[in-house]
Amino acid sequence: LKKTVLCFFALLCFNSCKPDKPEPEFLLRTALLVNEEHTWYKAFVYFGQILEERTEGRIKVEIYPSEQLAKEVEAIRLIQADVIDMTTTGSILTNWFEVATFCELPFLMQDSTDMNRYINGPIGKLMEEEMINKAGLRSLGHFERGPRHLTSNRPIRHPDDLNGLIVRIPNVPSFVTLWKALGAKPTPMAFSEVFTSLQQGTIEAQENPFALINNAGFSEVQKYLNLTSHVVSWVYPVVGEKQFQRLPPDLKKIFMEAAKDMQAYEHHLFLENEKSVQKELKAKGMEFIEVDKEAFQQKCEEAIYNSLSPEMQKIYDQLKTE
Ligand code: 2Q2
Repeated sequence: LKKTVLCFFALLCFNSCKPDKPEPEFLLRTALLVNEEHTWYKAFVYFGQILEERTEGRIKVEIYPSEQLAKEVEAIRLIQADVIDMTTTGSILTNWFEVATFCELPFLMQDSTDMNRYINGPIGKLMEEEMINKAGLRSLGHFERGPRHLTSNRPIRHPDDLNGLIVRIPNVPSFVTLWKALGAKPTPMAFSEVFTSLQQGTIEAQENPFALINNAGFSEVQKYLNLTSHVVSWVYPVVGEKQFQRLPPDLKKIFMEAAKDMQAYEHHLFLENEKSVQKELKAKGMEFIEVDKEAFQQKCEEAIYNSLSPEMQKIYDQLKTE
């Protein structure tokens, strides 16, 4: 009986303590591949906070980190099916439209100046249009990333050292071309499977920017950080176009303004993290290896160019001569 009485009071308290916040009109479920420590996660938390404030609770954002809700490709499909609403994505979109290849094409961009020129130029505009028309996703801005580097358990200084190394890559066509041309064995795999696969030895290496290497704890299963800088890139935070169009005009405006603020907020966090992340990785035992970047670039450039359709080759030529 005591228990029943207690339960009754607990229930009473629960009901009367319930905040009298109205139910949100729009609940936006967000699937992320990173965990709670990463700047993309923190940026979406901020986005959710300012949206709730600015819409007085009409929009609420729910975030699921570490691919708990869906892996990157599934997340895109679930957004298209109107089951969930937001995610982060990039060149994996090449599987929907080819121009997406340019946001992560190996050895194309050198630095963030190039990157911003692309994002704000005709190629960036085209990418955003295609994203809506071919993938049903609307860009909410972009998150700059540091260059991608190869991690492994033996030092890789030159492409000749790769010698069939099994490298996990995201399911991005140009990454397959790149690592094949360099003499490795590229294996497409979802991000959340990488740690365990490295641990079990089904893959031997992976490649990602410092921030994600650190975030995923790869230092526990990888000794060397080979400074290949083979890809300079960004990712798009995105919302389903259908879901966006469902918002009334006043909310659309608030939503896109908040998205801009999220991008600025993330960029600040990104720059802060870049200051300390290399030191952190070294402290966790990773050894940094200088590589013959020229040799890497030369060995794959032609293969990458030849893998592009004639239309994309034209864009590539333009970007290179700009
Ligand atoms: O390794 C990964 O899965 C990520 O760093 C991907 O590059 C990222 O998910 C996207 O840029 C791919 O669209």
